[in-house]
Amino acid sequence: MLSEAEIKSIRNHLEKAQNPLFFFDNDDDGLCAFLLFRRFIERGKGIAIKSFPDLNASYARKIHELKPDYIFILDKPIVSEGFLKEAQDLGLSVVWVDHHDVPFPNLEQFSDVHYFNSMRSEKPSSEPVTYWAYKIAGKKEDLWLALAGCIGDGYLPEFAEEAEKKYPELWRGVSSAFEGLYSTGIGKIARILSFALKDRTSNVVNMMKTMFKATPQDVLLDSKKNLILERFSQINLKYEKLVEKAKLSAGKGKLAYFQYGGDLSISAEIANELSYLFSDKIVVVAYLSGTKANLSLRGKNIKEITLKAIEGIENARGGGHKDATGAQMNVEDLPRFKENIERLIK
Ligand SMILES: [Mn+2]
Repeated sequence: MLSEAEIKSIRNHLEKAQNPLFFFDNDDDGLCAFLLFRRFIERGKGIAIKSFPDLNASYARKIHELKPDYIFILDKPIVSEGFLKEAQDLGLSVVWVDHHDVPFPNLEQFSDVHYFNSMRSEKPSSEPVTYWAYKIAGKKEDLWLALAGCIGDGYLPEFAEEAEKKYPELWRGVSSAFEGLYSTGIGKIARILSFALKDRTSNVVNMMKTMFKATPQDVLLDSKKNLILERFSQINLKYEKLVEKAKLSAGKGKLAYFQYGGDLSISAEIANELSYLFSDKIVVVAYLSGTKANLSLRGKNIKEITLKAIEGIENARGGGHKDATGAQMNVEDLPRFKENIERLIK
């Protein structure tokens, strides 16, 4: 876990930054961490990172374009050296907050990059970055947003209990993050935000602007003016069809494997719901796009299984958390990968 000193240090950086640029992982945890910081200092811009697994050098373009005085990187395990060099050449401080179980990055040549990782602190723990952002910003009125980001990342924080009293119509006592995600109002907010990130860039920018000030009621209000919810309903129709198909293909064995194509890259969300429905199974969801496959995997010790299963497969990459990972490979290697998984979990 991050120490009090680390929390204070990040808060100091935020307070010093006059025009910060936040790069965040393209999911609930990344987005909500950014929003909590943005709502705390009321300045700065945010950009969702879509490159995997690293924040690659192409994003340095954004630094030139937006001319920030500070850079924050949230929920990203790897940042390319090229990106950090650009920031350093422009004299910018970089604050990098992560919670992935990765080796300490080599930052020797970068004197102004400040790295914080709850998995690499004195008492290692893997709370989402949103969790820490809530502790750092300390705004009690943003509890709902912090909770949405945490359960979207599969983590049920201790402050969920407070939400029961504060938002009785949006939250209740649940026994897991996923139960909260699929059966409460705050869970719906988490699902709405994660779908909103799938939208085209101009809509994502508008969504973020709305979220700088929004209340939970604003997000959930059923009205034609609520573009975030409108868009959610459209994507959700396609999503629910995919989940129905995925459920049918889950079968009796230990592995629930589902692959699909099309225009909706939503494998992480499908994998989450399958792992909620089939909690004793290993879940693999592959999204096929051209010759590439993007995979989301869930299950006990899935990190170990993922890393073993990609061994020897050329150009395959994978990583993430103990029980939730992502991977990328060529479509033609999927059958072999699936075989490897089956062998490993037998
Ligand atoms: Mn993330």
